[in-house]
Amino acid sequence: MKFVPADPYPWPFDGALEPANTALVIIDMQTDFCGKGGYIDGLGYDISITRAPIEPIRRVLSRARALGYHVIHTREGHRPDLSDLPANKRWRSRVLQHGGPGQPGIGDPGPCGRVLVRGEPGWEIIPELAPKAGEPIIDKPGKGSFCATDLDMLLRQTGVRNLILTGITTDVCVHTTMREGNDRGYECLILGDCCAATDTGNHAAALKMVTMQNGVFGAVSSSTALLEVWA
Ligand code: C5J
Repeated sequence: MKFVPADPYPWPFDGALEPANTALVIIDMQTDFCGKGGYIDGLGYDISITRAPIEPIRRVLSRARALGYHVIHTREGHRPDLSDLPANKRWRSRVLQHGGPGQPGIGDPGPCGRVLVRGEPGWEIIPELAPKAGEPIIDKPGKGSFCATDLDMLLRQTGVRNLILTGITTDVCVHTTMREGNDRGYECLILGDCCAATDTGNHAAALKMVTMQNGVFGAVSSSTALLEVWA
């Protein structure tokens, strides 16, 4: 049996931590969320915060690959014809959150191409965490990685039941994915230093939420704790 020290319980619950049944999931490490000129940068948030997890994720990714764990990447984005972009999502991205006129919303042209549109430079996963050939990439139109994707099918077909969650942003796409995964019976671990939010208070709150009710969505740990177990 193998456990990762985590809050509020050593993870996974039954100690069945194996490369065959566990996936490292790297969520939305795209230029639009952590690169200069991307969507989040355009919204006026400090991208040094959303870039902070790059190095810890890189270390975990490298070890996961060496040990033969499943590695799955996700990208948030929409079809070029925007047929999968809900009108309210587009409206909110253009109107409410932008400090002033001239900021591109989802689907509009910006410094990194059309914002959150598949195939555009801003939508690409950053080079530091580029997927390797054969590693599945889940393209999702929403925040959760299970909604309108084949992630659940892929995990079940490959025998994965433990998810190690990393990426951005903690309070939005990572949390939604953790909740969706937990409800489907996956045993979820979130690595705090391998995630970030656009607001540090929201990051801390999102991690705390996981630990309520004896681990209502799973458990919280860190890259160093995991890497010690994987040493
Ligand atoms: C957001 C994400 N925040 N990847 N997307 O819109 O968290």
